[in-house]
Amino acid sequence: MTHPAITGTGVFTPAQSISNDELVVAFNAYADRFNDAHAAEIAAGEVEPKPHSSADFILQASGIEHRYVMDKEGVLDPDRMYPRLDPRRDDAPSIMAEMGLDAAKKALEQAGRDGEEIDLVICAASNHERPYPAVAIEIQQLLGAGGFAFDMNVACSSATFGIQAAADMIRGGSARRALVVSPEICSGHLEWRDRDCHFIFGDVATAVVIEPADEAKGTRFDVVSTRCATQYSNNIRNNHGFLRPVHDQMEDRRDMRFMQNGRKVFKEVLPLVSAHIAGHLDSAGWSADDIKRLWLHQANKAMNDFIGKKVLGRTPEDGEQPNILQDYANTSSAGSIIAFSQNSDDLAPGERGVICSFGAGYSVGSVLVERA
Ligand code: CO8
Repeated sequence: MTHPAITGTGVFTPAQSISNDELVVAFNAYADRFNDAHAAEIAAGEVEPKPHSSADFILQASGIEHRYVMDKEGVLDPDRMYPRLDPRRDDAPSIMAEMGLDAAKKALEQAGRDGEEIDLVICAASNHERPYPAVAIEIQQLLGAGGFAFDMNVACSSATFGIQAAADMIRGGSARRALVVSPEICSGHLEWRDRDCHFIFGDVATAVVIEPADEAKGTRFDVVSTRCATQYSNNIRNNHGFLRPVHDQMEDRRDMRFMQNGRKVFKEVLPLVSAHIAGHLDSAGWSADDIKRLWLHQANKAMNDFIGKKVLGRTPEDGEQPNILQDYANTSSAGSIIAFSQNSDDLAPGERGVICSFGAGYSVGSVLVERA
């Protein structure tokens, strides 16, 4: 049987970033304007005033210090509070395809491959720029790749679910060499006017090359095993969809963007993920002592500290469970891949690790890898 391996990864990082201080100044200006505009209703108890946000709270509650975005100006404009991204002509590539292409080229370069050698492109992300034609097919065309391409969405777990799909297709013979691309424009789907979540997300794109281990040209991580699981929860939700116009409710409704019950997510996802990783290690015959590194989904530092401790049975040592969320914030499906891409070069042959993402659905995906 063909054994799949990860032979390249790439990260596209947007040019603009926003610090917590900058974000809070913009939010507080927006809140002041809102409160002034609704002073009478607030005094009458009909409208809730908007309290100020705090950079100290954000750092302490999440570990996030900065986030990269595709457009800073629109996000920080108190009269707008959304990125401003130009619509694309029908004959121009989508923004997501361009971000994904940059990450894909870096991943291909690391693998020593050309675009024409790819015969499967999966665009695995939380949101897609349009229903069709697929972003993945645009990337396939821009790279000169063959075979087939498709978009898929499992929210924050999209990349690991995509890696499982690609690895299974390579094992089964329906694809030879795959790219799993995760462009995330979270800024377009975040409610920047909501103090509870305005600090959570950032934009980025990642790409992973997966091919038969015995064809790898350079260093590789063998994909030893993958496992995906879902369990229904409406605690992370987004009600926007193609049926929105037929509801005759086109106003700016809060539930048309990312919503979550953060406390519940925190409490419920921790045991789910810890048990998932433990069960996956167990069925592969690996023990916690075999794990050199955990590349976790990047949502919250305290959450990752807890999962690392639970999985390893002790507090992770420096570098064993690298976080990138302080610089990137939560980049949805891309987070664990950025952590892997930036913190895996130093593993020696035979050393093992787990890439694990988790999020809305709920969903959790883990990939056991071994440096060859
Ligand atoms: N500034 C100051 N105070 C604040 C702020 C703020 N910005 N926000 C909240 N507070 C206040 C609250 O009002 C509350 O006050 P009080 O105690 O008086 O009621 C207090 O601070 C505590 O609030 P919380 O309980 O909400 O704070 P937490 O400590 O729970 O921290 C977190 C909030 C950081 C959100 C935390 O709950 C968390 O990280 N939860 C898990 C989140 C998570 O992992 N989510 C994953 C979802 S992502 C996903 O699956 C992909 C979705 C697709 C991406 C779409 C792109 C947009």
